[in-house]
Amino acid sequence: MSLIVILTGAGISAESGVESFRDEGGIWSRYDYREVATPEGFAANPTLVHEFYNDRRAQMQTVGPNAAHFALARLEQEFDGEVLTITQNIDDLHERAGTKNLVHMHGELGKALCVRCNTRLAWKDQLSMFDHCPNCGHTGCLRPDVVWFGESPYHMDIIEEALARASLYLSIGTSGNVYPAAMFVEEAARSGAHTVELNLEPSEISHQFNRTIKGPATEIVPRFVD
Ligand code: BJW
Repeated sequence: MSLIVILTGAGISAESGVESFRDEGGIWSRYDYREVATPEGFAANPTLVHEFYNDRRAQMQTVGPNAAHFALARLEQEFDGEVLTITQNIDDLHERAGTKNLVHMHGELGKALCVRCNTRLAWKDQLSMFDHCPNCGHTGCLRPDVVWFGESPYHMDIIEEALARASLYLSIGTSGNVYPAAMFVEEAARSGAHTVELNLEPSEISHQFNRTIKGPATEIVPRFVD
């Protein structure tokens, strides 16, 4: 059975009103990633990190999936084969559009992780150092369930297995700056997959794709799926 593997990044959610990281005016132009997206930053100033993710969690409730998310959900439903969507995004817009076979390699904004007992909890509200883990009962041990720099991305076993047998690999709305996601195109190509990048502008790794399609995700993704 043929398999389509799709990698998505912040660019697919941009037209929903979710900020990307490295575009002009993006998140990393206002925050130092070392302070808010590393384990060391969290240890140094947990309040700042909680505020950073609380704001983004609150914003998530004000936005919805766009035409690109819906097109990928439709592709999964209608394709006569298997589709795996790997997202680097911590928003839940793919799920809300209807995608089922999905992995969040950089975690989820809607979950908290207890660093004492390793329990994952659905978390829709503000998170703070004063919350207690409902599983182990300790206080001050919950963190956003996201993957920071220097930590291991999630679901790498599922991802590696899929890349090894992909026949088509699509990369949508990602700058190709962050590893290991930036290496997936090489791995898919090595397995014989046709590789296509769909992005607003050429990325760091555009030259590695068989084909690149330039434009806003809400236009080029539905057109590609059709
Ligand atoms: C549009 C659009 C529209 C805009 N339509 N397009 C090898 C070499 C060098 C360094 C490393 C290496 N291996 C590991 C590292 C270190 C590090 C790393 O990559 N550093 C780089 C900065 C060099 N990587 C790690 O530490 C990772 N861990 C790791 O590698 O562990 C080892 C390991 C590997 C394999 C197995 C086991 C262990 C962890 C990385 C964690 C990243 N975390 C973040 C933040 C957490 C979540 C959050 O707060 O949201 O994840 S960083 C941030 O970047 C976030 C994103 O998911 C990630 C990627 O960003 P993305 O999605 O590409 O966004 P942008 O803004 O960069 O790009 C948007 C794109 O969209 C642009 O191109 C626009 O043009 C486009 N666009 N509007 C279409 N409308």
